[in-house]
Formats: sequence, C-alpha cells, structure tokens
Amino acid sequence: MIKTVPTKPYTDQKPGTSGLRKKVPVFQQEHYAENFIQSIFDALDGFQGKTLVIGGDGRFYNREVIQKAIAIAAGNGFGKVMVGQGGILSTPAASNIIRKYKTFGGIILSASHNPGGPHEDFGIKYNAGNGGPAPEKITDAIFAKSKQIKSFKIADIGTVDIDTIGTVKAGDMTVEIFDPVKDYAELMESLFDFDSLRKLFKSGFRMRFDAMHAVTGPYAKEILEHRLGAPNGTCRNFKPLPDFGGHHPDPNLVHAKHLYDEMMGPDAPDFGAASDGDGDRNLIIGKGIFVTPSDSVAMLAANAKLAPGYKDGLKGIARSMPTSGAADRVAEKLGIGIYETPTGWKFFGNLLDAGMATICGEESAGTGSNHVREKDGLWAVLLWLNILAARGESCKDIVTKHWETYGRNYYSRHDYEEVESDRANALVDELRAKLGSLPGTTARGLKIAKADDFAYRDPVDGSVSEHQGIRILFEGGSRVVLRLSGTGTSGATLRVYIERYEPDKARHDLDTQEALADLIAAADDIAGIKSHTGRNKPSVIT
Ligand code: VG1
Ligand code: CO
Repeated sequence: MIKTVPTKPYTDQKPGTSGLRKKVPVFQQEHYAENFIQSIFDALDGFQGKTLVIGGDGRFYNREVIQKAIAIAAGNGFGKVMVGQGGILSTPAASNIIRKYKTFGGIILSASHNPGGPHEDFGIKYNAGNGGPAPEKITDAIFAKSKQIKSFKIADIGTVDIDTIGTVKAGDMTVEIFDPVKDYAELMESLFDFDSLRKLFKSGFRMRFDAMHAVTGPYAKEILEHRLGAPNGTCRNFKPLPDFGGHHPDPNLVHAKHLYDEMMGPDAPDFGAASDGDGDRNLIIGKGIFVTPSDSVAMLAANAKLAPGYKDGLKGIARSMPTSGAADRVAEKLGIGIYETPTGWKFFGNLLDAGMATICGEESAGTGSNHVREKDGLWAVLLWLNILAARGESCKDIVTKHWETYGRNYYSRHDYEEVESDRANALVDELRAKLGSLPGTTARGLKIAKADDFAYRDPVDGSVSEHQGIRILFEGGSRVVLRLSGTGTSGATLRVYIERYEPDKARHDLDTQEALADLIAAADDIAGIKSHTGRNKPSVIT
C-alpha cells in the first residue's frame, strides 16, 4: 500500500561539498529526511523497477533514516533496494556496489568526518549510476525540488529487518540485505599483491590502523587481520559506534593525535594509518614521519606501477585546486595529464569516467583511483603497503627520496571553525573586491603575481563552476588559497591553504609552520583573517 503524505518544504536543503549535512535535531524535524529523499527521487528519471543501494556510516539516526529510505524507495517504484547489513556501508564500498551490480544509484547516509550523536551531525547524499557523488547539475535539481515539494510517497511496509542477510519482499519491492565487506575486500584483492603483503606481515612488519570507531573497522579487520595476516590488535577502535566514542572521526593530527604520538615514539610500529567516519579518507604516518595528504597522492602516483592494478601505468592525475602541486611534478615526469578541479570528489567523476585520470587526490586526506568513483581510505593504505612491500624500504626513506627527486612542497591548512557566518562572508567579500588590485603589490616582502577567484570548466561536459576558492599566487610559485567550507553544520569554517615549493635538498627538513611563516603572515595582512574572525589563531592546523 502506497500513501501520498502531504508535506511543507524546508528552505535549507541545499547539498554542500558532499551532500546535505545538518545537526541530528534538524533531521529529526517532521518529514525533514522524507522531504529530502523524495526530492532526490523527484530530481531523477527512469528508475521505475530499478535497483537502489542504501547504506551509511552507522552514526546516530542511521537506522531510522534507512527505514525511511527503504519505504520511500518502495513508494516511488524502485524494483529493489540493496542494503548493507546493519545499515553499514562505507562510502567507497557503496560506490563499488553501485558499479559492480550496475544499479541505478545509491543513497549514502553520512556526515563523514563530522562528529555523531543525538546533538551532532547527520547527512544524506545521492550517488549516481557511475558510483560517484551526484554532479552539481543533479544536486542543484534536488535543491530546487526540495523548495517546491508538496508531498512524498511512502509504502506501508513496516520495519524491515536489516540485520539478517538475505532477500525479503517489501510490498512490490525486493529488499536484499548483503554483507557490506565482502565485495569490497574482493575488489582490493584484485588490485593489490596480497601474497607479498602477507609475506610482509609474516616477516614481522608492524602496523597500526585506527578506525576511530567509524565505518572502516569491519573492513580493516577483515582485510588487514583476516586476509593479510596482520596480528590481532593491528586494528584499533574497530567497532563502529553511533557517536564514534564521543570523538570526531576525522583522521588528522588533532583528532588522531594518539596515533601520531605513537608513530613518533620510541617503539613505533613501521606504519600507521587511520580513516574517517564513512571510510573515504586516510591518514598516513610512517615510523617517525607524517605524510601530508598532498604528498601522499604524489607519492602513490609516482609508485603506483608497483601494484598489480596499476602495472600498466596511469592515464593522468587529478587534484583539487587547494591540494599542493606535488602531484603536478610527478605527472610532468611521467608525461601524463594533470587536472586541477574544485574541492569535492564530485568533480573527479567525469575525468575518471572519460579515462583521463587514474589517480585523484585532495589535501583533506582523500585519495582514490578509477577502481570506484569515491575517495577510498583503505585503498590508499593498501597501496602504500604494496609500495612498501615492493620497495623494501621504510616509509620515511620513500618520502625523503621523493623530495630529493621532485623537491618538497611545504604545505599546511589552517581552519577557523564556527566563525560567525556574517564575519566570514565579510572577509571573503572584501577580499574578492580587491583581487584586481593585488597583483604587483608586496606583502611581507613577497610579490603577488596573480590573484583570482578559481573557476573550473569541466573538460568533459563543459559545465562551469565559479567561486571555488580565492587564490593568491606569489612570484616564485608560493601561494595562499582561501575558501569557506561546504560541509560544516554551524557557522562558517574558513580554510586557509598555504604552500611553498622548496627544491633545495638541504632545506627539506624544516618545520612546516616555520617554513611557511612569512606566507602565513602575508595571508593575514592581505585578508585580515584575525580582525575579521576575531581569532588570533586557527582552530585546527593540519
Ligand atoms: C571537505 C574537504 C573536501 C572533501 C569534503 C568531503 O570539504 O575540504 O576536500 O571533499 O570535505 O569529504 P569542505 O567544503 O568542508 O572544505 V568527506 O570525507 O567529509 O565526505
Ligand atoms: Co569522509
């Protein structure tokens, strides 16, 4: 039985960098989740009788919204939904399922690296049939529908058992509950040399993987400990919890500080890694050395051929604009294309689909390849392991040799979180207004060569995305980028990205913040960060 339930539109359902993210109490308002899910379907065509994938990162409110999504999918005429057992499905695993079983698309319930719990964050995003996040054309249409919605269609099917693997009928629709790990583990096994990884762990190689009580736990346990034979205890915090144990599941040097401290300690394991709420980010720390995400994508690309899945080489590399230029130097040396996109994985989809890029990366700890259409935390960890096994060198040696070959891009991101929106907007507006007058002027002795507001023209479909971050480019190649986050749920988060290239080997072991000190000061002089935000230092430095 299908009911048409009248509803009133909410005005704030605009998807951000990666889907719609709000506090749980916002999502708990009457019909809030229902409206958004119906708006997704209203923005799509041709799904009658087709299959939809549904899963989430296990955070608070996940199970409730999964039931709603199943019932609304049935109400709208989907023929089948595939749901990860227990409602669990990492973002990259969801992308794989959509592609492998050629489904119409998928709904992923996650607010990724944001905290979870009754007063924390929740999120919903739609991924299309290529397995990737809906492009702006679709997210714009969803937002437009959400502002006009008058009713949603829901099937009266009661509560579906999402914990037992198998297939059941729900009205006219089929519901398949599947093991969320198996297909993903098989995909990893097809890309990497699992035999040599087993030998590596057998030889006594020690690793620490911190799942931060988020979705990657079951995947890491199965792959690292069960399939690759890493000792029991290699994975830590591997049980997904609705509130992530009260922590931010954000694998950076602030929220995964315990891992950093362990890796810098006297008895550090050989290799450390962590992943975020929905399993698409990665933190890589070798014994005694943190690898910045921008460096990591460059190093993975430079060594990718060592893994069976990439033995024929790469077609191209894509990175988001704020990500450092380290990957550009690798692309140049390999003689392959390099693409610079706006922030957010949705912009890589076309390049991957068109076969123009094989590896993609973002400075925010996202790395991935054409094996799925999302960034993939465990994939990056396994590629690093494959490279370590094949080269037989330490992570630190691989990193320092890379810098010797290509030079080092000193890089840092300063985040000012929960700034009042008006103040953050004022900063950006003022800066935008003076962009034209900046070139030729000097700040802290650094001459500005160019200043602009980044716009991207997709080389595949020609679509244009404007206002994707303000760039201040200095003579000599250093730069500062400023943009406002599109994933936060309270106030505004200002991100300031700072980069300097250092070719001289003798200057490769400086402290990053010291190496960037003049640029950091120049950014404040130019943009008035302290005066606008009222803060004298960033909330998070990565
Ligand atoms: C942030 C990152 C961006 C990433 C996005 C989603 O967006 O900067 O690189 O793609 O999060 O990642 P923003 O707009 O807040 O800067 V995830 O792991 O939160 O889905
Ligand atoms: Co994520």
